[in-house]
Amino acid sequence: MSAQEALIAKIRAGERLSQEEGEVLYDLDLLTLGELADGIRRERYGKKSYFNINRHINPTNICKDICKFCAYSASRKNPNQYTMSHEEILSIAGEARAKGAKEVHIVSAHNPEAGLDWYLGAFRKIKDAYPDLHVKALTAAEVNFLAESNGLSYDEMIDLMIESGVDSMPGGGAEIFDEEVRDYICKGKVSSDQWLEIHRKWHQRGRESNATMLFGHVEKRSHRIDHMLRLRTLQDETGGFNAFIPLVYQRENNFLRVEEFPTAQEILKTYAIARILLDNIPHIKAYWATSTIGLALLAQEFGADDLDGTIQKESIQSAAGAASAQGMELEEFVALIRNSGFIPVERDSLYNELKVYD
Ligand code: V47
Repeated sequence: MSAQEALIAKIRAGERLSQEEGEVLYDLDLLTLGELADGIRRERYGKKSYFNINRHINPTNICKDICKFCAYSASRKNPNQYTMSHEEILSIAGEARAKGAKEVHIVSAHNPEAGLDWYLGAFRKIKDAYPDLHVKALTAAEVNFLAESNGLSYDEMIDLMIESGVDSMPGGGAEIFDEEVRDYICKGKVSSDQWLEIHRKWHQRGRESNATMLFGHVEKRSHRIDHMLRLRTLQDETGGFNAFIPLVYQRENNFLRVEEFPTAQEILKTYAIARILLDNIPHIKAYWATSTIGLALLAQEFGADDLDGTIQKESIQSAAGAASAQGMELEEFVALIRNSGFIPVERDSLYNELKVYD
């Protein structure tokens, strides 16, 4: 039996893979990898593909940090600064709810002028006005920024988040955990250990969150595997992650110089490898805003079981070139999933099934 055959047998037997084995997975041909990942996905979810009706709100783009990959933050490349008022945020949430949204996904920049009450007060106002709207808000990078700038511990910040009505945390700010790459692409932001510690503490309160990975820039395959395995280790401890979301790097209007961009094949392999390695994170999300909708639909056959949602509006990835600025109409989204041979299932933010479009 060759080394590759032994690895395939190990995957079919449901055994856990190491860092070295994870790296070797990239050497398997795409269709073999796809078949292995699809086998795991089908066993868990059959042909169901999950999505939610959500609205992304990005309330300020003023940021004290300078992440090289970011085109959203107000800077030399994006001189149009803005900070929304609570009334504006509330009105967007109300409009989204009227259009069927069950979740508002609120991610901001790290604005040193805005103050803690501006960040947290918006969640409270949304929750008071629309108690049934799920508030998914504050990445671990924002939590770290707010804790540091207000002299609060992570526990104190989490108390305030819960009091303010935050229901779950999005997975942003994880980027790539490898410290050297992280230093190069987003020096000064939340460290990898801090990111993991914030999610650990959030999970210990019985709360759920997601985890992202920004890939396809200057990182190596080994860094992606290391990133996934650090998440797998924390998930063994807490079980609080719902979804893993590989974000494909968008290249426009930013300061990161990249020599070689990933091919569609490399992106699909990464989804498949995530499904195989992350045996304890239930959902692998192909976030169509960064992968393109075409590749996200294909990713359903390479391990992904979730396509995020209708989004309605999005400012972070679209600033860097993604075609997600206006989101997608529900009917179109459902038709695309159905026509690709899968069963669209509308879920809530914690993956309870709300409607099966069979
Ligand atoms: O962490 C910034 C990323 C993230 C670029 O939890 C970029 O369901 C690609 O948190 N190319 C924030 N990505 C977005 C986020 C998120 C998105 C979708 C779903 C969920 C979830 C969370 O946006 C940041 C950063 O990695 N980002 N710039 C770029 N040029």
